[in-house]
Amino acid sequence: MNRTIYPSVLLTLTLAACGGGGGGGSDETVSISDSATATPSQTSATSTTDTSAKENSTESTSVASTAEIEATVPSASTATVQPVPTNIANGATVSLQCGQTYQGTLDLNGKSNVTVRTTGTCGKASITPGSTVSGWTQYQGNVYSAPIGFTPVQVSIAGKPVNAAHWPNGSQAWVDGGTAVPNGDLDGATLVYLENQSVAQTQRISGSSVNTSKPFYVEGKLWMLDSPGEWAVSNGRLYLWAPDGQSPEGRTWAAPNSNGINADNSSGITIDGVRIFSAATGISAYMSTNLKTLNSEITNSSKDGIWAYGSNGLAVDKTAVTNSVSNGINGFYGIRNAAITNSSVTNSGTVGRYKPTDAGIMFGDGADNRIDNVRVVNSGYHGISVLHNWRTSVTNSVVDTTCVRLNDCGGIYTGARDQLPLNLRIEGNTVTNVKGSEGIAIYLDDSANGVTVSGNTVTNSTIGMMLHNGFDNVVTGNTIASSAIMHLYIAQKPGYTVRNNQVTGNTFRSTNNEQTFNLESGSNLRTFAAINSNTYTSTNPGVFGRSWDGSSAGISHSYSGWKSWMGQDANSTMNGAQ
Ligand SMILES: [Ca+2]
Repeated sequence: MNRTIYPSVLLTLTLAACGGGGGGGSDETVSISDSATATPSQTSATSTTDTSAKENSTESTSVASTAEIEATVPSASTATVQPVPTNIANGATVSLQCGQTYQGTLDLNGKSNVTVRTTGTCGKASITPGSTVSGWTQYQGNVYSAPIGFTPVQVSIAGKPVNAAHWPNGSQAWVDGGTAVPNGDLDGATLVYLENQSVAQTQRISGSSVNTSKPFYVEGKLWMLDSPGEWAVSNGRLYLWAPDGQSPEGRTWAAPNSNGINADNSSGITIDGVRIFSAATGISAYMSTNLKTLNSEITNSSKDGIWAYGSNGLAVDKTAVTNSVSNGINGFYGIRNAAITNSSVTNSGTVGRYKPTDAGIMFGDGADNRIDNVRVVNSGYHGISVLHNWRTSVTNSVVDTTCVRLNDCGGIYTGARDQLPLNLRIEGNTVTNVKGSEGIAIYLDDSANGVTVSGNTVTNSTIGMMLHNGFDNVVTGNTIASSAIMHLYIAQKPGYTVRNNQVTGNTFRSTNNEQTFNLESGSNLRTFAAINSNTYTSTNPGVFGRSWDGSSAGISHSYSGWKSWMGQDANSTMNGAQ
């Protein structure tokens, strides 16, 4: 479990050029509901308990499709587009007209006490740095081209992002390191490579070859445009092969590397009832204070939905963040006093092909944050990460389908490498479908301590819960059921002492002969946790637990064998009997 945390790169905050938009006509929205339900291909779960051997696993994995969603963006054929307001004064209210699309980056950088809201009742006003693209002519076959005045980082058709042209094609995500690329026109293209099973990275190519030992693909050159759903730019023209092979006219947005709203270093900004789409980052709130996003939608961000590095007092309520290439809400690093409530974060890190991603909600390092009644669905890596978050709570939320792309990840994830007490609460959540060979529904990694995990329902995941080098944690009142391998995995590395954990009053249901506990490795396994007063049911109590002291062979325990070996669980029951 040695994943590398990579620092997110600071966003380049370039202002969008305000080009001409589409013509008049009634404003419409396009419903995106025709994409397939996510069917990620995952490495099959194995029964080994030595997961370190899989750290370097790089088996070919197919690209998962984006889950079915209901996101809306204005119709490219009928959107009424005007420039975003400029020169916003401190204390101003920016009233956007309902149903209108405002083009450019709304600049609130360093501003204070500005409210941005939609007026009228005809639907949310939209903000995008993107442009409609028109004037398409057939180039060859199903590939069309049109003039474009900027270099896009994202292109969408009917509201759905399509991929930059890439090699290789199809469902093959990666080729092996060292594989020759069949064309030397690579200068300025992007190399995407799998640094390890947990981390995808990108790098701009200079020169005419790719030199990596890692699994990789390349994207961004016209010669790579040879299959449906790909785009490329060459000599001032955008080339596009629509997924349906038809002309892109009237249904295409393209966006430059610009944000929807720049609110870095701002104070007291409120964004209420606004839709932001096709931006690099929807709302950039770097080092902001008391920024509120209410009743809003942030869709098709080519990086993050909200970037809140170093922010204090971020509030996100009744807001939907959908289709972020990297992360939905990104508080890495140093987010404090945030409240994410009554909101959803969908398809983070699962848009198009593999890209760097951390989590639907990424709070890496921070304090006094609150996540309550949130739905996080279909994440490429973690669902919710509250790594190194002190006095933080994750409550009453649903995390469904994570670890879709990368591995060694969690539905809800935390850790404390500095071993300081987290005072973190994970309570009343439902976590399900955390798959992959090392998908862990509730994952207390790297010396997590001072965590209360209570009243959660965990189902249909590879591993229900894991404590890695953890101590002083309370696991109580949870239901963990139908895990692929085991329900609770407590792991200790040399040099650490797992201790003083409490596992009481939980319900563990094994429905396919899976183990309940796995403890490894050391001579102190019996003092990893106080385990008692749990309700166990199992289709095979003969494989209840497993222990490994790190030197002799691992031992599989039946329920009765476990109780006598462990000297615990005196008040627990198995299939109704003690
Ligand atoms: Ca291709």
